[in-house]
Amino acid sequence: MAGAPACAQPARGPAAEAGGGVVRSEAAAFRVVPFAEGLEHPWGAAFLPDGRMLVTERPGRLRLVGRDGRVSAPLSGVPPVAAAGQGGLLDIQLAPDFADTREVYLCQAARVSGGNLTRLVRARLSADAAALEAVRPLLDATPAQDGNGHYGCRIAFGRDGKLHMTTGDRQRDSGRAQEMGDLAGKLLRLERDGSPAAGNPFLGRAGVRPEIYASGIRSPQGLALNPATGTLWEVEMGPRGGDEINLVRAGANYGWPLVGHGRAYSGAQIHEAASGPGLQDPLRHWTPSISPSGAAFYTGDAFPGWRGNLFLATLSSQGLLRLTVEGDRVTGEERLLWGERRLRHVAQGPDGLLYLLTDESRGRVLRLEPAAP
Ligand SMILES: [Ca+2]
Repeated sequence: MAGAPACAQPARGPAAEAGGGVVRSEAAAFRVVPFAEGLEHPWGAAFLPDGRMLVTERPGRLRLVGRDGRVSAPLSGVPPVAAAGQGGLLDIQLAPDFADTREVYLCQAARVSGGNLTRLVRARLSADAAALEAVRPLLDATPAQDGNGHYGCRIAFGRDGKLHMTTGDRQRDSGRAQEMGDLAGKLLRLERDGSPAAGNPFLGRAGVRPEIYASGIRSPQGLALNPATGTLWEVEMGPRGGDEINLVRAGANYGWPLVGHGRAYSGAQIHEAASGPGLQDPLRHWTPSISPSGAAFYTGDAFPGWRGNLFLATLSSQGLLRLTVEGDRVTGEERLLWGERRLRHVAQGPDGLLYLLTDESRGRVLRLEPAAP
């Protein structure tokens, strides 16, 4: 775990399946309670103001999970997706003014002429929450290419009201992350209609896509707003090692594939150096890989000891990483539920509880609830 101070022994949930065991974290005691089931590779989650939860399933379905954990039939109106490999229906976020507009944003893998790409879509949730209406593709992260890897993508609204979206390098040609006329391997900042956001760092620059806010990104499946500072934090998987958290800055280049801490899956060296001039170092990185996916800062009341912490769902490490944060620095980490199951995403509910999406063909939503220590 390069770049990380000594961390505590992993805390395990001995009876998470039964929901009975108390897990003692350094800063809280909790139970892992099965909340919802029957979801195929759930990927993204967004809570409605009334506490119900929209959950995407990677094969291309969207469902509503009630406050009692009951899972709805698939919503109608979901656009077709390229569901293969890592592709499918991915993240979902509500518009900041959802209560008035009922607008939701989704990202997905799409098949177009010339191959596949990451697509941003806007839609309106019907009054009965059973359908998407007025579905409109807003942006295709062109160019398309063959293959089903590294689509990204996560969506987050900044305090500035702009939509931020991550795209992956699409895996076959990692150099795309450095190509500035190419939307792969980037952090994009957009207006609500998908156009380049006012104030973007490369507006008017010849040969550079105006949607680009930052570049040099590999496989980003986490994006979260730091409530203490208003900054966005981007989380990405490295190759063999070199997973990263990055502080999002206008115009930054995060280095992939020029620099990094990982190696090729074969073990071969990829980079001559871990960092370089003009390239932004990560806030923290992990070798060997933990495969961080979804990310969420905790701001609730249910776990006072966790307030301000950043949680990462991890795939290959099959657990939940809790990072302590001061301002825009990471000060420590604790590994929770380590080695138990692949987790695609973590989200905080309006009830202040944490919800985990398991990456399984018979996937579930698990809920962390406080327990007496
Ligand atoms: Ca990097």
